[in-house]
Parts: sequence; structure tokens; C-alpha cells
Amino acid sequence: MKTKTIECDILIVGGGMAGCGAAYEARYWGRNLNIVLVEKAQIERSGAVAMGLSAINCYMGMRWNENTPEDFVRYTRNDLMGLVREDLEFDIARHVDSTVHLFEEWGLPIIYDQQTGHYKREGRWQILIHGESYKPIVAEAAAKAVTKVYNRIMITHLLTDTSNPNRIAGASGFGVRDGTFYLFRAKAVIVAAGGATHIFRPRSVGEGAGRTWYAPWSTGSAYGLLIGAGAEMTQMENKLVVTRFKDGYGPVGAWFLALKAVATNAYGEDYELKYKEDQRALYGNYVDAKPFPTCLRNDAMYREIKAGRYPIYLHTERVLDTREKEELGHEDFLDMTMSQTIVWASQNIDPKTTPSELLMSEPYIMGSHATCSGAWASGPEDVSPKEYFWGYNRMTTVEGLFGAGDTIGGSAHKFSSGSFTEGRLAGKAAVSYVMDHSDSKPEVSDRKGEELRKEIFQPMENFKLGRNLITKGTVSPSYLYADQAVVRLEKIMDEYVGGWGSMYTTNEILLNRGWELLTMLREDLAHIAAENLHQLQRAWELHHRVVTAEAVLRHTLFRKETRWPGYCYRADFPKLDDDNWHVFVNSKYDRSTGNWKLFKRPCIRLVS
Ligand code: SFD
Ligand code: AMP
Repeated sequence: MKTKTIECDILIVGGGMAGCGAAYEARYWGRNLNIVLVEKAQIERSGAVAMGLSAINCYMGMRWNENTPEDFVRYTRNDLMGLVREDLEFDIARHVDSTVHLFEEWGLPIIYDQQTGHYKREGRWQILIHGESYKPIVAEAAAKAVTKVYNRIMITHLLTDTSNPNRIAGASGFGVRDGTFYLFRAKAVIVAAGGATHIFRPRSVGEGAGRTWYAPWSTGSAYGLLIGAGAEMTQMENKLVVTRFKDGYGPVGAWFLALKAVATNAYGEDYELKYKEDQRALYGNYVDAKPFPTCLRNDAMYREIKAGRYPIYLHTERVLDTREKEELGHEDFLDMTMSQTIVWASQNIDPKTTPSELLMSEPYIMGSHATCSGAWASGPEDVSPKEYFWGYNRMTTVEGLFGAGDTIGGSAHKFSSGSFTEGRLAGKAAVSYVMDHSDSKPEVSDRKGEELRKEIFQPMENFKLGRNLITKGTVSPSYLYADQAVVRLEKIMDEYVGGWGSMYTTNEILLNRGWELLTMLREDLAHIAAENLHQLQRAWELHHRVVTAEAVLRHTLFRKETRWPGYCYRADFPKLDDDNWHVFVNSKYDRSTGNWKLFKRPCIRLVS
């Protein structure tokens, strides 16, 4: 196996929406810098937008006076039950329109409202696009901006400086096609490696194994890499559960907002606001927010399901009454979630005549949808209070280490456009950082490089030695495969940390037992075997998923209240408790001892 060492000024890990934004903007400000982007897949079709999207869910429309950044802060604050970093939300909102205008300039077809001449709205914040080719269009701009794109290289570890363990120095990884070991040395690193699926057991198992709403290749690298480098994390307990079309996981936004479809219980009753007063008793006046918060909509559905009044139906058949609407409904899935169209075809569902079942998904870990897990980052200097500002926008608590998109916590509802925008903000700040520190060059020791090389390829060694002990099949006395271990992880998280199999419910005793089981799984990771490079990639994705899961569990244990019903219920603390928990839950992992430290950070209101 060859070794390659790459020197650069700025290293971008992950070429999804945020990574592409970082690449574009870093080049704009850092004309002469050596900017490198590393992607485990192929940026033209990588990340959550690989399949395309049918809407851009974050657009203010400021040129038409549709919304202000302050409006957006109020919306996200209400939707997240009071807890968002208002400085980060505001910063996204004030810049996101310019991002969308760039997309249009680069060739993304955005749909116009013929009467107003504005972009056609799906909802207050969402606009409609013909988005099958969204990712290739965005990726082209990023590829033109950077010095070089390294496709098909999986980053496994972030590396810190030999003399300052809290200063980033680069990253290591391997070529998933040729097995080359890579050592990237960089003055600043921007992690944009997406969210996490398959932490919790998906609803689709067996014949549908692997199907999830969020991309199965969102493997928690953003969190696994950052936590391993000692970065402070926030809101990892803010798991996201989304209401989706059953089996195909088709999104619901276009149906509720653009097509104005209604969901009912099995007996035809519109249940969404039915439990408002019961919810108020537990969760306070957040129930009065408009729109009704995402987690409370889930909670209402959950109550119907618990009462046995399901299936829940989305009445597509009541709204597809014109050719235009029918096209919109079909294009929604053909652009973004083809599996739903396939489910319709294979289950004899014609949406014009038959309603579709809705169901709540398994939990995901993300920083860009109706949730805000991720790294604790500095905000912009002109907006952030001193508690939220330490020099460079979107820099984590590790010097020179930046993040964007799903990587960054505290700022929900970024979606694709906001993630690209946050990448731009991080890219610009990383250029400042490199220029301000032009005389310092972080170092990674050669010994460290050699140790990493051995560690990264160990699963292949495990396979080579251990396979001789197998007489039949895949059950080995000395190793386990990544796909066996991921099923074990999903089972632990589902049963102890509030997955769909436990009705999203957990308590302290369950969580403590879950921790014991997770610790045993962590010990067994030393015995993962990889038969080939593809399996080696699965092995490292698993590592990142397990670290992410540990953070989720520790955070869930620490927050002694139910803040987001419909996402997770602490049965031992069933109420929302603003007196004690109107705060961010943050954590720091100590890589030398393996201990987690959890603590509170203030949630400061900036917009009235
Ligand atoms: O409605 C490594 N999203 C939607 N956003 C919208 O704006 N409109 C919609 O209509 C959306 N819908 C939707 C969405 C997503 C999905 C899957 C569906 C439907 C079916 C959300 C956005 O897609 C999401 O917010 C952004 O994409 C987040 O951006 P970012 O950059 O944080 O994540 P990414 O795009 O997945 O990119 C991550 C990249 O990192 C790579 N990577 N590379 C090297 N080494 C490693 N170790 C790596 N680990 C990961 C990945 O390959 C990827 O390229 S709706 O349903 O909500
Ligand atoms: P989804 O398709 O569920 O990912 O949602 C796409 C967008 O529509 C997101 O911005 C959601 O917050 C929003 N959305 C979805 N359903 C509703 C609803 N019933 N009411 C208000 N907003 C919604």
C-alpha cells in the first residue's frame, strides 16, 4: 500500500452542500491559497443531495420583502422549542438568498410564480425547483474553485499539532479504490462530512435493509472526526424524527405546504391540533407557535398511534385535482426520493385515488433540518455575544478547525441552501485564519503517521489472520464484520436510547444499561474485519457512527426533561422544564482518558 502526503493551506473534508460552499468562498477570498477538497465518494453525486431535491427549504426572499432574517430566527426558535443559537441562525438567514441566486446563475432551474414574478413558494421558507441535477450543478462550481478535488478518499482521523494538541494540523485517510494511505497536512481544516443515519435501527429491515430517509452514506463522520479531535459538541440529544410516507420515506413538505394535503387518523379525523391542551400541560406555551412545531406534530401522530387509531393517512387523492398538481406531486418524489415512486408502483397505489400511509421515521443525527446537533462553533463577530464568539466564524473549540452544514450544532433549518451558505461563511473565516497565522505551520509527527497507517488497515489484517479459523459461513470466533456490528449498534440504540421500537421513549436506567452495551461494542471494534477496501470503508464508517452514538446517549442522559416530544421522551422526566433546561447541553470527550464531560451553556435571546 502506497503512502501519499499532501500539503495544503485549507483542507475541506466532504464535498456535499457545505463542502462545496466552503470551496467556492475560500477561493474567492484566498486567491493564492492551496485549497484541497477530499470526498469519500464522487462530488458530482455525493452527499444527501446525491439523488436531487425538489425544493430549496431555506430562502428568505428579501429582494421581494417576503421575510427578514429576524423572522427566520423567530421561526427556528419556535420550531426547536426555544433552543437555537440565534447568532448562527441570523447569520445564515442574512446570506442565504445570495447563495440561491448563485445556484440559479449556475443553471439550477428555479420555478417562478407567473403572477407575482417571484420564485414560486412551497411554503413561507421553501421554494420549488426542478432539482434532479442540483448536486452536479453545485459541485461543478466547487471543483472549479479548488486547487484539487480528491475523490474516493475516506477521512478517518483529524490530526492535531505535535506541540499544541488543541490546534488542527491535518487529517488522515485512505483511497477506497486503491488503498493508498493519505496524510493531509493543512493550516486550517473545514469539516463538512454530513449527518448520521443507521445509528438507530431503521424501520426498513430485511428486504428493505438500508433504506432510510436521510442518506445511508451519511455515516456520522462529521461528529466522529470532531469528537475524536477534542471539539466541544452541542445538542447531540436533539435527535430528529421525521414524518414520512411509509416504506419509501418520501418527504411530506410539498404535500402539506404546496398541495395543502391533510393528514388524518384511520377514521378520517384531522388530529394535528387535537391534543393541544394536553401538550400545553406538559410542554408549556410552545404549543401556540405558528407553524405548529415539527416535534409537536410528531407527538400528535404518536398519540394517535399509541391509541391504535392508525394507519395515519395523507390524503393525496383529495388534492391532485389538476394536471399541474399531479405533476408537482410526482416530480416531488422523482426529483428527490425515487424509492417512494417505486413503492407506489409496486404496492398498486395511485395517489390520485388512494391515500398514502404516513409514519414517523427512526431518529437521525443532523444539524441542518428541524434539529441542531453538532459542533459548538464561534459565531460572527458583529452579531454574537461574547459567550458565542472566539475569533473566527464557524470555528470549533479546536484552533483552525471549522465546520458547516450538518457538522455545526445550534442552527436548525439550514437545509441545502443554508448548509452551502454556512460552508461559505466557514470558508471565508478559514482564509482569514490562515492569513492571520501565515508564520505558523502545524506539524504532524512521522511516528504518528505510521501508527495511524497501521490502525487504519488493521481490519484487513484481522480478516487475513482470522478467516483461517472459519469452517463455514461468516460467523468467526475471532472477528466481526462491520455490517454485523452496525446491526448491534442499531439494536442497542433502538431499545435503550429511544428508537422507534421503544416508541422513542427512554429513562435513566435504560440509558445506563445502553451505555454498558455500547462500551462492550466499542471494545469489540478492535476486532472488526474487512475483506476488501469496500469493507474497510464500512469499518471506519462504523467507528464514526459508534462515537456519534456515544455522544447521543451521554447527552440524552444529561438532559433531565422532555424538550422535543415526538423526537424523544424521557419517561422519568416527561415535562419540558424551562427553569432548569432552557440551556444548551454541551460535551467534551477526553481522548487520553476516554471520559466524557457534560455541561450547560446559556441560550441567549438576541431577537425579540
Ligand atoms: O424536504 C466524507 N434535504 C433538503 N434540503 C432542501 O433544501 N430541500 C429539500 O427538499 C430537502 N429534503 C431532503 C434533504 C435531504 C435528503 C436526503 C432528502 C430530502 C431525501 C436536506 C439537505 O440535503 C441537507 O440539509 C444538506 O445536504 C446538508 O449538507 P452537508 O454538506 O452538511 O451534508 P451532505 O450534503 O450530505 O455532504 C456531506 C459530504 O461529506 C462526504 N463525507 N468525505 C470524506 N471522508 C469522510 N469520512 C466523509 N464522510 C462523509 C459525503 O460523501 C458527502 O459528500 S426534505 O426531505 O428535507
Ligand atoms: P419535509 O418534507 O418534512 O422535510 O419538510 C420540508 C419543509 O417543509 C421543511 O422546511 C419543514 O419544516 C416544512 N414542513 C413540512 N411539513 C410541514 C407542516 N405540516 N407545516 C409546516 N411546515 C412543514
